[in-house]
Amino acid sequence: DNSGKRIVVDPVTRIEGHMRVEVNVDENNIIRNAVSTGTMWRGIEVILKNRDPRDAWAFTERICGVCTGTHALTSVRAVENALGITIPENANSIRNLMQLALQVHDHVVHFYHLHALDWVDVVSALSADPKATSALAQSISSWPLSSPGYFKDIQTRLKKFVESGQLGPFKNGYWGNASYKLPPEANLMAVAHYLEALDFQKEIVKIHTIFGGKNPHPNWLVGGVPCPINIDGTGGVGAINMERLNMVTSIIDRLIEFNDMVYVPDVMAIGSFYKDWLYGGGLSSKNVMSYGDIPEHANDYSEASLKLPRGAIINGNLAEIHPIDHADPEQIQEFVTHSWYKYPDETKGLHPWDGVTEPHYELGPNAKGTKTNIIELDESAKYSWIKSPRWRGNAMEVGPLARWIIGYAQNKAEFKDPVDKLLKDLGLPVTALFSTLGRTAARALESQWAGYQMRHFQNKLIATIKAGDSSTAHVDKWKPETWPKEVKGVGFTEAPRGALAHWIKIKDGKIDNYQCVVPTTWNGSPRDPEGNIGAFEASLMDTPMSNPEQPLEILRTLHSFDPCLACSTH
Ligand code: NFC
Repeated sequence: DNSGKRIVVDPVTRIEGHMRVEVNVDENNIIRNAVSTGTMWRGIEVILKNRDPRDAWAFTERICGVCTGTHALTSVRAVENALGITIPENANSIRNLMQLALQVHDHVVHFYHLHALDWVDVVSALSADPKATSALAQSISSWPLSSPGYFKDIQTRLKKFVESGQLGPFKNGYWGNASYKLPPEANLMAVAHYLEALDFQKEIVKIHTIFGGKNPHPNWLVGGVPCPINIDGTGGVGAINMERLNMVTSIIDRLIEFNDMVYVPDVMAIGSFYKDWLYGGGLSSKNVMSYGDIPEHANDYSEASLKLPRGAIINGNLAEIHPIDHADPEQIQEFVTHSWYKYPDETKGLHPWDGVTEPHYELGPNAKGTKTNIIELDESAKYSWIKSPRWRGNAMEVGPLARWIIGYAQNKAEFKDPVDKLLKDLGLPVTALFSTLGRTAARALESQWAGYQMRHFQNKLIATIKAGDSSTAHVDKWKPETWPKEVKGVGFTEAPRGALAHWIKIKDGKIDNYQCVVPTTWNGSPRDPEGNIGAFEASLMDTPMSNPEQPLEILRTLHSFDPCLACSTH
């Protein structure tokens, strides 16, 4: 229903990339129509044509600097799948360590720096009593930074910011909005952890610099990983030695501690004040999908080997988990009816192996403004640089909540037990999971899970090396002369924001077609020819806004997906 007042948020901030959302609210300020759009295009799929498939990872990795490395991993898997290239066990462990480090880094940064201020009123922290803050902090965790003096110092720092009129990262919040529910002490504790997380996140990415040379955009390799292992000290510069492995172990220990003692308790504490605000699920989280990732065994991408769950759930029916086949043209298709691209026949979708990326920018007849200064979009026409992927015709939500719902539905204890505990502690039914808060909680549990998985793969890596196997790459099929004339492949991962896959066609040793279907493409998709809205749009429906001039509720729900628009449009 787009008859009510139209509210435009552009740009949406504290996300990656360029996003705009428009909603219509009724006379009670309840959202009755939502239109979300990606406002920038990159063209990486076009740039990849005719290039060497072994270089594709370096191009696709530049789709995004936030989920850095995950496109590279997906790309090398696609090329390996096409050419039948295998990797050694150590490479599998190192790839998992890189991917899991990314997950923890992204989740911690997302919660504290991109999402927390939708729940935490920074200015209210100024009126907190540091002693009461200390008591609160000590009641939820044994994290050592919790004395009254510590919180007093944080408050003084914050006061200086405010008095100088330079709120820095805390500028432009909707401070004082009626939707904020935390007492001043909880706000002060959260601000302290915001600053601590800002310091700590740079430690996590050192794992990428050790195994991949740098961050963002660490190095990857078709056939393995590009870091030689040299434990006896005779290796070349940059090789992985015992000192570096010890550093990785120490970072893993610290991130496990941070998840257990800060991140998860904070989400629980903040969540307890917001447990009545169960908006943001709706239609969106009823259709969820996960490809699975983190293979226990090298070269085994079967469901049995993958530690993150695989499957699709339709219409909230947890009793039926549908299998996923990336090669089946009936399952995954991308539509462009409402996207700024051209297809030969726009009523039909295309499977990514046959995908086409041809930009075509035009506004609908009912849009207001001009092509370069849009006042209002026309959602009956093309309105986004994001394509509309569909699974068997359904718009799907992907991401931590999707993964945890599927793990929960599969009755896997490592997913089910923490969710049941969280729900019990908050006194909420399982249906509460299908919400904005559910997304935020699933991400915290996943960060915690990922830390322990990192410890597992780090121990496995060290044990394999100690047993005398230090191989990190297979190069037997490296030369294009050995490749078939025409071949195709698909690689998939679970990126921090959800299910990601790349489809490649190789002809005469060159890339003939390359298509990426990305987590935020799923979540942020515009309408399809059947009129099905995407997950972002669906999640906003029926949410009441306390003050439409301050779109805090819109930000809350959109942020809970951790949108990455550069990824979505690529
Ligand atoms: Ni960028 Fe990525 C996207 C992730 O949605 N996760 O696949 C990639 O970004 O954050």
